[in-house]
Amino acid sequence: MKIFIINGPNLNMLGIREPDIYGKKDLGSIESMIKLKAAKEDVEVEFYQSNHEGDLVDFIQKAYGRADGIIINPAAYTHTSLAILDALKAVDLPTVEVHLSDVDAREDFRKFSYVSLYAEKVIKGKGDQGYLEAFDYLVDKYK
Ligand code: CA2
Repeated sequence: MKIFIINGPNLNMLGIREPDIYGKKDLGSIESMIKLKAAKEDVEVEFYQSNHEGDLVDFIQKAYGRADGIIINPAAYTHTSLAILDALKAVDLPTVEVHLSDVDAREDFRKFSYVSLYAEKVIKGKGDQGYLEAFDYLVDKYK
């Protein structure tokens, strides 16, 4: 089994600022934590982060025929990107949307998600553990 784990804009800044909202771990530490779990469960993982919408679309398209599931935190593009929604629909793989913070408890503009219109599961407000929960969900579904 292979899972693509995709992170959107500014998540490369994790651990540097706003730890009260997004936690203290940087993205590299989150990736290491997932890699450890993936190795134990014999699952392949491929990570990607970009600050650019088109690059995220290109990477989602690469999942077609190569991945069995997608975990995505589209960051701010969650709330704006029809292009990311369309790319996810196009590759048509089991997809879990993850948000570190509880977007429903923040500003109104964070309450709407294009990606939630497709994702089969949405995990919000569980910090980095949300990625592990998403991983477990996809692995259980695949087995
Ligand atoms: O809670 C999440 O995971 C978000 O996807 C994070 C996005 C935000 O736009 C979404 O509404 C919710 C923002 C990521 C920005 O990451 C930063 C990391 C460190 C310092 C500042 C921003």
